[in-house]
Amino acid sequence: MTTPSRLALAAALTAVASTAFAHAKPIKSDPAAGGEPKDKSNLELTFNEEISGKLSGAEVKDAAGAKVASSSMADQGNKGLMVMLKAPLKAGDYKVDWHAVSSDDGHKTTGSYSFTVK
Ligand SMILES: [Cu+2]
Repeated sequence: MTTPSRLALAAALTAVASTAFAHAKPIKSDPAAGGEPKDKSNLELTFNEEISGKLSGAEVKDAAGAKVASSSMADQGNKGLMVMLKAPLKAGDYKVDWHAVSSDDGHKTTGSYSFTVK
């Protein structure tokens, strides 16, 4: 690959990265980041735009980093992602790693937040 084409590729990648943040991202979650869930069996994320239920999801990990068994599905007219835990969460700190694919343009976004069960 010649130097000019490398520069063109780098420019293209930068363009993709700079537009991606404008797409599906959570506008709220239950529990909120740093919050405490009322419902210890279901978590909910609400996005700013419609997401693909098949391609979006979340991983829940405990304080030791172990994955907590769960499944997820889109709700709220595809603007929400419900994460259903196989068993109610026990006391402790948890981290949610979410990923979402915009229904509109197929762009993928990811993020994470933590909460505590008392
Ligand atoms: Cu996009």
